[in-house]
Amino acid sequence: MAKAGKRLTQLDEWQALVDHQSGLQHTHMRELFTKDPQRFRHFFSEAAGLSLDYSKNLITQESMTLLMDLARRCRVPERIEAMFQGEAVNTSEQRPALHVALRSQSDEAVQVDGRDIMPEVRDTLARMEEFVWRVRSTQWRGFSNKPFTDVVSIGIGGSFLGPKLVSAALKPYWHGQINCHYVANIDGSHITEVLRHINPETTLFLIQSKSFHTQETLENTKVAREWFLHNGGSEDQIGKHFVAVTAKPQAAIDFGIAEQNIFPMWDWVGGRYSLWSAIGLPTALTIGMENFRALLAGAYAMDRHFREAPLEQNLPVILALLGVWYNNFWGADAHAILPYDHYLRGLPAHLQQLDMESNGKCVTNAGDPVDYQTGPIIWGGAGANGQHAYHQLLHQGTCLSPADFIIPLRTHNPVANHHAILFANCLSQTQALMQGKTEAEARAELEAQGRSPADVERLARHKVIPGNKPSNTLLFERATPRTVGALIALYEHKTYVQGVIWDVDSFDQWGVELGKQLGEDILQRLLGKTADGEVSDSSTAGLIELFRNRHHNGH
Ligand code: G6Q
Repeated sequence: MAKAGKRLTQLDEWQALVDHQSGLQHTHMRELFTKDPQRFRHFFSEAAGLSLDYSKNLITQESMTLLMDLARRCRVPERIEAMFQGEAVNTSEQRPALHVALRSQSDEAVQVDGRDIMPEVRDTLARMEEFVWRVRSTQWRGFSNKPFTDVVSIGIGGSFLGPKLVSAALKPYWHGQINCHYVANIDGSHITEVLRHINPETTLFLIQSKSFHTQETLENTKVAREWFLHNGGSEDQIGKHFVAVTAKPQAAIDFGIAEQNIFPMWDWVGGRYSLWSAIGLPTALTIGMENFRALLAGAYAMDRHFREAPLEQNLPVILALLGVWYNNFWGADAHAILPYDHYLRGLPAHLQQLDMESNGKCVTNAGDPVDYQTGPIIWGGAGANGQHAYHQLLHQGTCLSPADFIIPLRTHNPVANHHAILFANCLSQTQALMQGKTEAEARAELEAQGRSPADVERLARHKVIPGNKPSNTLLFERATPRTVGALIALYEHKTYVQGVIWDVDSFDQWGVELGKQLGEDILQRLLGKTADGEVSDSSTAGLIELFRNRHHNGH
């Protein structure tokens, strides 16, 4: 946003970071740890049940000071407040992004277009509560009067990844009688595999679509409805088995969903920020409303911290600035999310959407091309599995991908020494990434193993690990509704702060919209229907032809 007319890369604060990076680039983190025995304490912060050790980063106190200067120059504190105040932080669509209102526990009014939205938010939560209670207490039953055993959520993108993550993350809190399934993809195998294992008499479908216009979701819903009607259900029983969450209730009614079965969504909630709304219903049905409210409370604790804590102790701000530091000053274009927690294995997929859809932008809020890198590629997976696979690239590869290691102090499932072993793996990875192994150490190790001088000579350089690879370690007591809520909110706010620094609109997604538009024309051609004009490129035309030939041949 307004930086007195100067481009971001021209700011004194940016240039100071360029200079600082060139002074630091030959310093090894080993030295930094040796110089400052209190380094862990100096780069450690806690909030909302989460602890962040960011000492294993390529930073000094000065780096953090300069990064904070940049944040202030980019008016991060003011922009944080603007988001909470309901200003149109989604600039291209000219609307607010008020996911924070969905989890607010305060009496403060939140105005959108001169109207307080909090009564609607509370009413919707109360409706969710009643619905969840009726299903879980078996008052709301299927057409043959049997209680529900399965909930199938049909939705994609933001109407899928967040709830799916939370459902899996909170598996220890699942109500024993209700199983939760997600259908997202338009690949028919997805819905086929889900329907194969469930009974229409005891299945509740939740149709999750903010726009109620998404092809994948609507087509999968049609299949679910047909399956229901062909397996014992009837039209007048659809009302017992199909519920929708949408910001376009009329479209859902036109589609055949009973009006009283529709939960609202709002324009001021982005899809990837919507798990806190009624889009969270599949989660609430499986973990219960009390736990769902605890999830909101955890997120709210992080919201308060984000809004109130000084930048220097502000977890989302620290993570955001470290990301900017590597992305823009060290040439990193990837960032790894490595949860050492089986229940959080879906976190990389959710954060991939959250971060890449929010900050994968190449023009500023004013529409000018950026001359610096914006959002990195987010990738990752569960530890310790990744150590036996892609961590190789982290240790010895040529591209720089800082990593967040995320681990609970205690497990839900104490099995033998598993948790201590898991924890040891996590810590030893961050330590190895930081320290590396010098050639002298590699040689000494080989010699100690009794290898011949020729072997030592041949192998030593292959065994060198450069080290100096940055990582954060995020810890929490256990994956509870509160900590999971705080963790997801932490990353939402990190993403926003980076968007503020890069001056991009973190809440639009025109690239995703493009995919929705283009598919329609090609579909018409695949189905042999008339479409306007010629396909403009020979690759797409050739591939359409291949598909058509196959289908004409009856395959
Ligand atoms: C999220 C995106 C996108 C969206 C899906 C589903 O921020 O906009 O992933 O959530 O395309 O959209 P509907 O909820 O409208 O079906």
